[in-house]
Amino acid sequence: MILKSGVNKSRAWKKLERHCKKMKKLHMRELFEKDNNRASKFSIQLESLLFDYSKNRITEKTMAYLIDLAKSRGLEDKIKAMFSGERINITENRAVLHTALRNRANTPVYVDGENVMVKINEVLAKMRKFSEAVRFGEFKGHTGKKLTNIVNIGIGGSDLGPKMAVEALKKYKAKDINTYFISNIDGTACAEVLNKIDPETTLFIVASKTFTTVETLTNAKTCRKWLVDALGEHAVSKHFVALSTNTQKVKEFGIDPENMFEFWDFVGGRYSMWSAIGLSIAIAVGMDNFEKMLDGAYAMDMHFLHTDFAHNIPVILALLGIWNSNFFGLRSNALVPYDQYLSLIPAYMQQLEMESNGKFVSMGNDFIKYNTGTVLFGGPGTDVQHSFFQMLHQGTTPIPVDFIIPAISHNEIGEHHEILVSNVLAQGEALMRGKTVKEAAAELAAKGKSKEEVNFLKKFKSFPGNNPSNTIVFKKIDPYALGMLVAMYEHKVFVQGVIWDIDSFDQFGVELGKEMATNILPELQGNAAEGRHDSSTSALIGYIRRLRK
Ligand code: G6Q
Repeated sequence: MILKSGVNKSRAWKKLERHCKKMKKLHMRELFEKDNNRASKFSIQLESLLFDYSKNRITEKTMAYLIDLAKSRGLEDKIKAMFSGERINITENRAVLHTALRNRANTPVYVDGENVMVKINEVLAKMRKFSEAVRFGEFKGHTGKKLTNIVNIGIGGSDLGPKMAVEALKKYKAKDINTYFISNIDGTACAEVLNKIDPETTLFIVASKTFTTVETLTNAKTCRKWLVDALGEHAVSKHFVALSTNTQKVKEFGIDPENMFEFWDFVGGRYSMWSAIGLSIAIAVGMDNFEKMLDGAYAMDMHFLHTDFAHNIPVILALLGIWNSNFFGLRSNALVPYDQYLSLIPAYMQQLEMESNGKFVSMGNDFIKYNTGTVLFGGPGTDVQHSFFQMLHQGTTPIPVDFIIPAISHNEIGEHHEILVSNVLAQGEALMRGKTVKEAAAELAAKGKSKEEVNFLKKFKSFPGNNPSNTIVFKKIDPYALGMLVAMYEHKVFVQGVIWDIDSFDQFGVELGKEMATNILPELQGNAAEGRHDSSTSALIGYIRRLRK
C-alpha cells in the first residue's frame, strides 16, 4: 500500500526508528574494524564516478530497511511517472520533464498527447546555430564588431545553473569570450559589470522563465538603456536575446521573438540549465560541450531509471540523507567540492535542495509532522577546512558531509593536486574515526607534555568522530562528469521529496516576502502612507528614510 501522508507512522519508518536506537550505540570505527569489505560493500561505481557511502552509520540491515521505506512509498512508480511526463507537480498541475531536455536517445515523451522532443530538438538546434554564430563572429554587434562579452541577466534558477556550469567548465571556455552574470537587484551588480564592458561587443541574454521577475526586468531595463544610450534603439536586436516561456512579455519588453529561445512550463526554474537557460554555457564552452553535459546527465538518468534501488546512486544518496536527518536528527549537510572549478556547486545545490524540499504541507494536503528538507551549505576544500570544519570535527552535533573530488586536475602543477586529494581523504577518515581522549592523552604524553598539561588538554584535543560522510570521486571535471553530478543530486532531491510526500517542484515559499516588498517600496519612497506593520518594520522604514534624506 502506498501511504499518501504520515510516512512517519508507517511500518517501514517505525522499523527504522527501532533500528536506529541500536545503531546510535555503535561507532563507525567498530564497523570498519569488524568488516574489511565495508568499503566495497557500501560503494557504487557508474562509469568513472565512484560513490563511497561506507562512512555512514549503517549496516546491511540499515540499507535493507531504508530500501523497504523507499518501496513502501511507491518510489518505482513515481520515478516512471516523472520520466513519462505525468503531472507530478500537483500544486501547479505541471509535468516535470528536465529529463526530456537531455533525453539523448530521443525516445518520444508525451505531454497531453504531444511529443515534446520535437520542440526540445528544435530549440537545441537553434541554440547550436546561434551559439556558433556568436562564437565564430558571424552574428555581430550593431557596429559590426564580434560579441565577446556575454552577460546573462537572470536570478535564481535562471542564474545559478549557468553561472555554476560556466565556472565549472572554465577550462573549456573560448579564450576570447568573457561571461558575466547579473542577478541581484542591488544596483552594484549591474554597475560593476557595465563598468567592465563595451556596448559594441556585448550580448545581453535576458533569462527569465516568466519574464515578470522584478530583479531581472529591472536589471534588463537598466542594461537596455545603457546600450540604447550608447548605440541607439536600432542596436537592441543585435545585442539582446531572451530565454523564456513567455513570448508576450518578451515582446512587451522590446525583444523580437525571433531572438527568443523558448522553454516550457514542464521545466522548473532550478532544473532549467539543460534548456535554453543554458545558452550562456553553450556560447562560453561551445554547443558540443553543452551536449556532452546533457549526455552525462542522460547517463545518470538511465542509471536512476533502470537500476535496482540497492545499486542506485541517487536513491542511496537520498535514503542516507533521510537516515541522518529523520532518524539521527542531523538537520544540516555540508557539500564540499575539492576542486576550485566547482566552487559554485554548493550555492547551486543549496537552491536545488532547499527550494525543492523545504516544505511543510504534504501531497495529501496535510501539515507535516516530521522533518523535511535539511540545511545545505558548503564551499570549496581546502578553503573551508580553515573555517567551518572546526564545527564538523568538534561541534556538539554531527554534520554529514558530501566530499566531491576529481582524481585528475585540469591544472596539475607540482604536488598541488596530490596535497588536495590527501586532504579530502584525511578529512573523511578523521570525521569517521575521531580521536579518543585516551589517544589524545597518549599523543600529548609522547610529545613530552607534563602530566598536568596532558590532563588539562586531553579533552580539548579529542575528537568524537562518527560523523557521516559520502565521497564522490570521478576522473576529471569535464562537461560529461558535470552533467552526471548535477543529475545525481536532482534525482536525490526527487527521491527525498517522494519519501517525505511533498511536491518538490513548486516554491510558494518565496512569494510572501516578495508581496510585502511590493507594499513597502512606495512607503520607503514616500509615495504612500505607511501601511500596517509591526513596530520593528515601521521603525526600520523610518530610520532608513531618515538616513537617505
Ligand atoms: C526556481 C525558482 C526560481 C526562479 C527565479 C527566476 O526553481 O522558480 O529560482 O528560477 O525566481 O524566475 P524567472 O526565471 O521566472 O525569472
